[in-house]
Amino acid sequence: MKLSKLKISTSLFLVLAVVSTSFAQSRSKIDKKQLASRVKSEFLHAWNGYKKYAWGHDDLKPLSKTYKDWYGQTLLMTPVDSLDTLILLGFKDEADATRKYITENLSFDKDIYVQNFEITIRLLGGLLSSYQMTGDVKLLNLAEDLGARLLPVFDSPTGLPYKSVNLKTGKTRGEITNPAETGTLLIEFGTLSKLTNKPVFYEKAKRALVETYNRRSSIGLVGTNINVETGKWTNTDSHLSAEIDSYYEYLLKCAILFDDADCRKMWQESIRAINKYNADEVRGELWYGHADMNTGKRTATTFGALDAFFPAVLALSGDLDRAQRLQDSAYKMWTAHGIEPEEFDYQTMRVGAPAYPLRPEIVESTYYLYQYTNDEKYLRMGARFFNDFVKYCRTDEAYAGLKNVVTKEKSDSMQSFLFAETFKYYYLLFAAPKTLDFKRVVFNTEAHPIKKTW
Ligand code: DMJ
Repeated sequence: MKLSKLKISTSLFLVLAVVSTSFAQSRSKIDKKQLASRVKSEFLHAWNGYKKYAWGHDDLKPLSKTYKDWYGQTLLMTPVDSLDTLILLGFKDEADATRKYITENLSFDKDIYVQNFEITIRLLGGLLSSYQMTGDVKLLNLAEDLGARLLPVFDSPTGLPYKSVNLKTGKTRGEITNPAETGTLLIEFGTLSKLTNKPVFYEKAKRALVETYNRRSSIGLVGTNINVETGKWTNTDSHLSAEIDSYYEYLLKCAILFDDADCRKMWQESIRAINKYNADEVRGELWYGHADMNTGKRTATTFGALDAFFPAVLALSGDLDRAQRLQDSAYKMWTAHGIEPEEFDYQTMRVGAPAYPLRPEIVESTYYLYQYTNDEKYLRMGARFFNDFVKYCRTDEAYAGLKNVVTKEKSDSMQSFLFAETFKYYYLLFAAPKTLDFKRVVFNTEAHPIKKTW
C-alpha cells in the first residue's frame, strides 16, 4: 500500500516521527571516547566496592557487602585476574599497588584442593600476562611455582588431567571431567614453558589436549563428560556451551600462538564437524545447538551466554560470514529481555536458565568483529550491551550478577571475570587502537592477552 494513500492521523504521525528520530539517533556516530571513559568510571565503581569490602580476598559479594574465598583461604583471585585490566585502562597507581600487594602476599603453599582449570585460566593466565606487561620477575616466579604445583593433575593413566589438586601435597581427585577442563590449559602452560625454558609444561598440557581430541567420535565431535582414568565418555551431548566451549577455542588459539601444526589440524577437523552437526538454521538465522556426539542427532535447540564466545573464534579462524551471522543471533538473544540468559531456546525464543553472572563472551565477540570489519554496527551493538549492563547490574557500590534476566532480580555475586574480561572487552572495543595491538596478542579464555615473545 502506498504511503500517500494512507490517511495518517495526528497520533500515527507522531509515532512515525518518534520512530524515525530514534532510528536516526541509533545511526548517529558513536562517541567512542565518551564510551571508553564511561567504561573506565564504571570499572572504578566496581573496583572500589571490591576494595572497600573484600580487599585481599577472592571475590566481593556485592549485595551483602562481604567477601567470598573459594577455598576458605584467599588466592587473591580478583587482584590477579584484574591486574592487566588495571594496566590497560591506564590506572597506573592502582596497578602498581595491586602488583605490589600480589607479589608480597600471594602464596600457593596452601593445603587446599583447587580446580585446575579455574586456577590455570584466572591465576596462571593473569600472572603471565601481567608479567609480560610489567617485566616484574616476581610475577613470573609466582607463575612457575603455581605451574609446578598444578602439574600432578596430569598423572592419570590417560594423561587427561584430574579436576583438582592439593597445592601442598600434590594429591589429585576428580576423575570425571570435561573437554573444557582437559583442553583449556595449553596457552597458559605453553607460555610458562616458553618463558621458563621448561618443556614439561608444554608437553603435559599439549598431551591433555591431544588425548581429548583422540577420543572424538567417528563423526568428529566430543562429548560433555569424560573419565580421566578410563578415557570413556560419561555424557555424549556435544555443543559449544559449558564444559566444552574453550576446548575448541584453544585448538585454534594454540595453533596461532605456538605455530603448532597439530593444533591447526585438530581445529580444522573439529570445525568441520561443528559446522555440520551443531550449526542450525532457524528462520534464516544461524545458531549452534546440541547434538549427540555419536549420531549427530539434534538433542536440544539451546544456545546461551557462554556460547556467545563463538563468533569471536569464527572470526579469528577467518570465517567472518558465519561469525557475523551468529553475532546477529546472539544480539537477538540479548535483546529478547534486555540482557542475555545463561540458556536460551532459539527455536521457541524462550529463556531456559535465567541467570546472568556478568559474563563477557558476547562483548568479546563484538570486540573481535569490530576489529575485523571496522563496521560501526558493532560499536552500536556494544553500546547497547553496555547501557543495559549498567542499567541492570550496577549496585550502589559495585556490580552484581542477575538471578533472572526476565525479572532482573540481582544475585549476591561479582566474579573476578567481571574485571578480567567484561570490563576489559568493553574498554578495548571503544578505546583508541594503540591501547593494545589486537594482531600481536592471543587472549586466553579469561581475556589475559599473551604476546608471542619466543
Ligand atoms: C570465564 O572464567 C572464562 O571466560 C571461561 O572460559 C568461561 N567462563 C567465564 C566467563 O563467563
